[in-house]
Amino acid sequence: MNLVPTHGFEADQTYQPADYKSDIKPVWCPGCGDHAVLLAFQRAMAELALPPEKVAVVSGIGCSSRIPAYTNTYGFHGVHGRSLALATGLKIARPDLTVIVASGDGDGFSIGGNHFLHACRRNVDLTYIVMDNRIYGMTKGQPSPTTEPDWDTAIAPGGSGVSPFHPMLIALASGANFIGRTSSANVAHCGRMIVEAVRTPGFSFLQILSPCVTFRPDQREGWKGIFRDHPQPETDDPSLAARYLMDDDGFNIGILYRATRGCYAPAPHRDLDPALLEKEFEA
Ligand SMILES: Cc1ncc(C[n+]2csc(CCOP(=O)(O)OP(=O)(O)O)c2C)c(N)n1
Ligand code: SF4
Ligand SMILES: [Mg+2]
Repeated sequence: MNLVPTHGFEADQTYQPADYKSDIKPVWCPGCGDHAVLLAFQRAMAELALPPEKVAVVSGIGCSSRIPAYTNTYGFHGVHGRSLALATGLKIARPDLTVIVASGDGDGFSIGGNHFLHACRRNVDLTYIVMDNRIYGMTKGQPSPTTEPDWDTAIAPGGSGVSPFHPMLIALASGANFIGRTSSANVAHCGRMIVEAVRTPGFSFLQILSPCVTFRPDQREGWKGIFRDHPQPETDDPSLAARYLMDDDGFNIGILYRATRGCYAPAPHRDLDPALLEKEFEA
């Protein structure tokens, strides 16, 4: 078991946020929180001085999952809900890469919910950022696993009536090594949290509250000035973190929990001959 990051930080070069920017212009709606998350991500990569060719951004499907196209690193825009499965395979095959997984609350907590549990449990050295707007944005506003039960919309009149799930509590119960929350409203904080998440070995889960201004116009005003630091300082005690999370209203930001559980990092099959594998598929 490995207790140090499985990727290097021995920077011999400095980078600017623009070095991580692709030449594709984001198609997100003006005012969408994801623009700020992208900026925070680029700043975080520059601060970590990670060569772009040593970073891979893997995503599923959704507005938030468009991020790999906008970054000048390796990227994989996968299928809905399967980003963690793809990223786990990639990290195990290429431990030298820093693998960042980008998702949305629908992609990551609904169809990808099962993968979330087991990625936390396996504790592979991945950073999982979930842009949570409490809605399925790309498919025009259906309630997601984090939508408030009384959020009244034409698609769910009177609200869904279903209790939202608590991603941080689930990450804690499932064994994630790093658990934090930030907001796209504070780019500096968001960037700092991404840096900390990447630096922490093992599976890091970062919930990023990022408004959907189109299908959740209530978040434009409702989320203004609502974020404050966790009253609980960072801890490595899971029972303390769990007790705290039971009363958390969802708007406290910062690092809540950081543990030192060894991450899953099997020795790569360096001697595997791709030609032999290919033969196996032909048979
Ligand atoms: C297997 C599969 N089921 C459903 C869809 C339709 N679909 C595309 S994006 C999406 C929801 C995305 O919501 P979220 O992950 O919260 O991302 P957001 O757009 O809000 O950023 C759904 C249900 C799909 N593309 N593939
Ligand atoms: S629909 Fe919502 S989540 Fe998607 S780009 Fe527009 S504001 Fe962002
Ligand atoms: Mg969403």
